[in-house]
Amino acid sequence: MKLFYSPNACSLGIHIMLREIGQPFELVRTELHKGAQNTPEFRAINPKGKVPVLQRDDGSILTEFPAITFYLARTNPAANLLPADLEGEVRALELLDYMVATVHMRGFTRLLRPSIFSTTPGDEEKVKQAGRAIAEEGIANLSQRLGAKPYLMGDFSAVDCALFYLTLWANTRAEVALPANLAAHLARMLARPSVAQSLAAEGAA
Ligand SMILES: N[C@@H](CCC(=O)N[C@@H](CS)C(=O)NCC(=O)O)C(=O)O
Repeated sequence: MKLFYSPNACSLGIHIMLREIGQPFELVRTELHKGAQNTPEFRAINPKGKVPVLQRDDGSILTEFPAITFYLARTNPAANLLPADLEGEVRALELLDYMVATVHMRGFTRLLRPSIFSTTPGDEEKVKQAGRAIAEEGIANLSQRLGAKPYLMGDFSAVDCALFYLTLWANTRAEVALPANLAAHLARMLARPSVAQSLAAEGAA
């Protein structure tokens, strides 16, 4: 399998899952800040111009964080990336969608890349404020969901990989304060070999 990623992007979550699975995979660096997602070569792979992209061994392409997660979890059951019972699985998918589609895409993306959403020159500060409100509300909701547990579903699972990239952005890029339990989750994730290896391989901090 091949993962198209950009350092520090949400693709980091999928990268960590691949290392947790422990099967060989290839990394393809796609630097978003250099516009690599807009080249004809990349658009031929993913016309949506986004990472993560997973190219499977038969050459087929899979996109969208929750779909890639579901595929990896189902094809590698021994890695326990998603709960095995229906209720656990559906709760994990609920969390994944919230983290990626709301907290990340509506919140952090506005906060970190306001130019994508600004329609009038000079309104970037307003866009950032709107993003900050959504990101902060998301962080508060996720803190409540985590509670006193070490990981979102109790044991480590794929949803922690999504929470990890959000808390990393909050801490290192967005100046969004983390409640104590999310700061502890971030530290717990950073201590996992799969996370340390992924950060080192991406050259990401
Ligand atoms: N809905 C997508 C979101 C992916 C996404 O927004 N990726 C960002 C990086 S974190 C991206 O590739 N952005 C490219 C761009 O905005 O030009 C998913 O679930 O995978």
